[in-house]
Amino acid sequence: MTDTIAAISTAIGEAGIGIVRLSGKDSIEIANKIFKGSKIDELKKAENRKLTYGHIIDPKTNEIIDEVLIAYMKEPYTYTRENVVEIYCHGGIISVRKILEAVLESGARLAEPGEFTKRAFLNGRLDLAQSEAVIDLIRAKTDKSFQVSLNQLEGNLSKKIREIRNTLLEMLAHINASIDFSEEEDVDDVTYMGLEEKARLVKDEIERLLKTADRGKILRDGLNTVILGKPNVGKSSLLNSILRENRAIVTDIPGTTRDIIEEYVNIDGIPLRIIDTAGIRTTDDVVEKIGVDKAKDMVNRADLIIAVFDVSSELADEDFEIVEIIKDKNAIVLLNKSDLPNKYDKDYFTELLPGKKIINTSILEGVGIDILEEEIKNIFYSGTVNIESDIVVTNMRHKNQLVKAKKNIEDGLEGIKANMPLDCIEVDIKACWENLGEISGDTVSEDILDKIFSDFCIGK
Ligand SMILES: Nc1nc2c(ncn2[C@@H]2O[C@H](COP(=O)(O)OP(=O)(O)OP(=O)(O)O)[C@@H](O)[C@H]2O)c(=O)[nH]1
Ligand SMILES: [Mg+2]
Repeated sequence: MTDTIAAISTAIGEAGIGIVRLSGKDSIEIANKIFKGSKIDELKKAENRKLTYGHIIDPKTNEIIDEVLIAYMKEPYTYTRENVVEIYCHGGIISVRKILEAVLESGARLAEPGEFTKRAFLNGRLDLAQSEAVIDLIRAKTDKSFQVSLNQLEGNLSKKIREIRNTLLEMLAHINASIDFSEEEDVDDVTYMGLEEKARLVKDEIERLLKTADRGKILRDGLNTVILGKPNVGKSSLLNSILRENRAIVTDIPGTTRDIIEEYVNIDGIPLRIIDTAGIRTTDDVVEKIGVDKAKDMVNRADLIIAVFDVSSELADEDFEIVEIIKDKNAIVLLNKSDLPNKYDKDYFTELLPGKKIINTSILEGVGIDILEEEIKNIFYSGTVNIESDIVVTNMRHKNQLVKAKKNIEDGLEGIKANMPLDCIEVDIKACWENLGEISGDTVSEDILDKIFSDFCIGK
């Protein structure tokens, strides 16, 4: 925490500008060693938070690396609450790399992934849930997921968690007072009633948050959608049609797709992570076999399966295998190639897969895709949670903590109802309080912190 860190904070590639960022006590001194201003000789003399024009000089050769603007931001009102310097140079790969090297040469250390944000957390500018929102914002794929992350960055989830923890703290205080008191006489019913009321409140609040988690996960990670079917039924045609571009190779040769193809698409604000797979069949081809295994593996991690069948040919063993695979899963069935003479009808499939949505499509002629997209929206929007206004739990880590906390408060509630000794109840309430604290980062171990921030990109 005491050394000064540096990293390239913009994406590497052709771009108008690139930014190298420094944070730490010595940021300004280090940047000053390689900066030559046209008007000022010392960066310290530049006005706080104002851009200064000049050049970055290679400390080894004394040659100009690039023409830049530089901003220094004095602690504590910065992203990390430390002295921060940002060097705005030309984009591309050379300038940012050379400037980073110069900065490292002059005494900074290369930042670890997420280290700027980690410092913001450790210095108390962001709590943990807010820090996690930063990476979600960067990765957001739709307006809605961005909105939800922004909401979390503003601290709305943290605020709710803090409220619940306060109620738990009140309970703990009450319990402690009563334990002292009860050495003289029995704990009265009023104490238990008061605790019960609060425990119910906590349980309700946790449940309300948990209800948003499934949809929240989809907003953050995308609806994991796998296209499944035997070879040549039109899976890759479907992918292309949803993406509205020729992403995957389509031919009339069965076994065209051998690997999995993954793309993101936005269907009216719903982020879809859509995966085209190798057609399911038994094959001696080594490469194709791996593809088929991969496809089956994908199915287990899917939120939604789109199972494609070719309605113009008789069902084969592979088709029945697919029917078995999707039976108990969230799946939509497409009877494709319906422009050709049909060998069976929808009713036949309704019997095979009762309760599943079955759509007749002709991907070739663009028929039925709109119904499919409508159905995907239905799946996402079914339920009662309004993601525009409610606090949404998008992060699996948060969800897991909430699940633990829910169990704790339920155990506590049981104990209260059974008039158990207060010190037994205290254990559950305390555990609930601690588990929720791991969301906001009030109670969290170094290991978990490392794990969270290592998931970030370098430079953030
Ligand atoms: N008539 C008709 N042909 C279609 C339709 N959809 C796809 N096809 C054709 O079916 C053939 C196979 O399409 P693909 O999209 O490559 O099928 P796939 O399921 O990805 O096949 P594999 O990658 O081999 O598993 C191509 O010739 C497509 O043009 C449709 O709705 N009607
Ligand atoms: Mg294919």
